[in-house]
Parts: sequence; structure tokens; C-alpha cells
Amino acid sequence: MVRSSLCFGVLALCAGLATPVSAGNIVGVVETGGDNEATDTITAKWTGQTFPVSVVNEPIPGAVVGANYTVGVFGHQAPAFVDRNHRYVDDPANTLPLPGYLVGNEYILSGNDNRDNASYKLDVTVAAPSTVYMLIDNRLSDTVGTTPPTFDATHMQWILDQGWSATANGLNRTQNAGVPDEIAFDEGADDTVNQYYSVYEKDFPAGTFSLFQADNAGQNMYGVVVAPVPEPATWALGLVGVLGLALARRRRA
Ligand SMILES: [Ca+2]
Ligand SMILES: [Ca+2]
Ligand SMILES: [Ca+2]
Ligand SMILES: [Ca+2]
Repeated sequence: MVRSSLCFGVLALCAGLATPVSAGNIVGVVETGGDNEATDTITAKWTGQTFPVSVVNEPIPGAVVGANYTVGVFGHQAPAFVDRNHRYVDDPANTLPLPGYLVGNEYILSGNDNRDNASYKLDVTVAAPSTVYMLIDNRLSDTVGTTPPTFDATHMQWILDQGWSATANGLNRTQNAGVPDEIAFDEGADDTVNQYYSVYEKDFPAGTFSLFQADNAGQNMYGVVVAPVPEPATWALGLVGVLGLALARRRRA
């Protein structure tokens, strides 16, 4: 009886520790070089933040001026921008749900009108080592939405310089693992898919990292999803310690 309750307790502990702790991982986002208007294109917000709605029906349909909006986690119909009601959606017509590795994680809600701001910068601080996913409009560089974005000296060169990689699991319209996973994007929150984004990733340690300009005038600003990296080695060591302590206590009792 004592043993079974101990095992149950340890299992619960295992489950708790193995699940990435998401809430509160994004500690802060400092935006510079954005439009930074008093209303509409306000500075970037992120999961858990509450801010007053300043334009009707933004960032979600039905939003009322003066009411508060609290940013949820990334998922179906999560709003992409502070200054539009565009949103990320599942796309059943193309058997393209939002990828499981993104859903439920914290994300950043930026202003779409910052898409053309050359000196745009987000200094993002995270509490835990994290995999950061950049969601980038397929039309970057070539205006063609059926192909991934391409990066060059005038189109998000910093993605190449920082060493981001394509997240390519075949989760796209052509089930092709040779190109990035895709995200369906509903402009105007009217349940029609208008654009596709591609997914790129990079791991960062706890602390602050910087993201830069979108170089995407007339198209869409990027999105950012932050997933804390589980640390099995650390929690396994902790578990060994807890087990040892529990057994030592039992021996003493
Ligand atoms: Ca607006
Ligand atoms: Ca602008
Ligand atoms: Ca393209
Ligand atoms: Ca639409």
C-alpha cells in the first residue's frame, strides 16, 4: 500500500516534470522601430498580457473598444496581429491542421503595419531554454504564396545570418518534407484561408534574443511562437534524488 502510493506520487511527479512548462516563459518583449501608435498599431503583446481594445473588431471579431483583450496561447483562430483580425487557422480542405508542436505554446502578437519598418526590432526575453518558431508569409521576396519565402540581402537576411532552419516535417499542402511546414492564414477572420506561412526554427538559451525587420511591405508581418525545451536529463536527475530521499525516509520510519 505504501509502495503503491509512493509509485503513484512519483508517476505524477514524472508527468508534471516531463510536460513543458509553458505559462510565463516569455518574460518580456521590447519593441523598437515599430509604428507604435496610441491606437491600432500598438506595440507587440504576448501570451498572458491583457491590453485595452482600441479598434473595434481587432484583434478578434467582436472586440469592443474599451474592453480588455487577453492574449491566449497559439492555436486555431489565434489572432496574428494587434492591428488586424487576421488569424492562424486549421485548414481541413488541405488536410493541414496547425502543427502540434506549435499549438498550446506562447506566442507574440505584433502589428501588421510594422511589416515595412526597416529598423523594427523585438528583444524577447525567455525564462527557459526555448525553441523559437518564426512563421513567415510565403510571399516574401517573390509575392508567390505557393512557394516558401526566400531570404536575401533585402528580405530578412538576418534569418540566414542567425542560422535559422526550416521546420520541415512534411506538414504542408504537398506533404513534402523537402520544404517547410505550412500554416494556413485567414485574413479578415471570415473563415476563408487567404495566405500560407512557412515555419522556421532556432533554439535559444534562457535570456534575451533579438528578432528584426520583416521586409514585407504590402504583405504580412511574421509571427513568433516560443516553445520551452524540455530538459529530460535535468528532471531525470531530480527524480533520482527524490526517489532516494523517499526511500531514505521510509527506512528511517
Ligand atoms: Ca487596424
Ligand atoms: Ca509601418
Ligand atoms: Ca514564395
Ligand atoms: Ca479570410
